[in-house]
Amino acid sequence: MAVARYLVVAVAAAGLLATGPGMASAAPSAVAVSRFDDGSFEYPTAPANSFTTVTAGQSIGPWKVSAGGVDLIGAGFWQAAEGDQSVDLNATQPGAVAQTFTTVVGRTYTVTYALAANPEGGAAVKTGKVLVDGQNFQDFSFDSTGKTRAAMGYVQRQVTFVANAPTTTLGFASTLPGAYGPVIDDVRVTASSPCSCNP
Ligand SMILES: [Ca+2]
Repeated sequence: MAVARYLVVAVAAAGLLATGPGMASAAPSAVAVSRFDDGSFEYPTAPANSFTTVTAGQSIGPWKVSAGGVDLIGAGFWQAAEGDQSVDLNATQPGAVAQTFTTVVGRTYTVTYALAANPEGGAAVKTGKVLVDGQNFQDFSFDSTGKTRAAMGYVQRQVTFVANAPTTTLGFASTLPGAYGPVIDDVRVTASSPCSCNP
């Protein structure tokens, strides 16, 4: 028993050492890049029946606001697609959010997300794009005509990418000016299966 336990520890340690240099070179400033997390924007908690404006350089949990500003919508302000909270990609100007997570080179990942739009004003059709490592992978638009805060009319969208690095940055950006943007929630990332690569 003692020998077996020692072997398991040794293997685990070797695994950690093997992944160390790759992680460091891919994201030198990242402290703890790990699995994709909180695609539902449920933490931190925004004020109920209100929202918090988050500007470029600030974070929403594992997400970074990478441009302009966005509004983290609290419970009860309007309908969420999943859980209580969602994100309006326009604060008073177009904004963007992005999250970096570990990926396996060559593996295919499918991103699904819930899309709606701030129904309170601005152009009827709100537009934005999905970014993978800064590249535009998908343009999206949502017509908020007839939608309300109680009935946001979320639709599910999907985009697929093949990872080409040990980490990938997934982003969502508004592409229209003003204070009423596209709304996203319930972002999920799943890896293709089966796959012969390491998890
Ligand atoms: Ca949510």
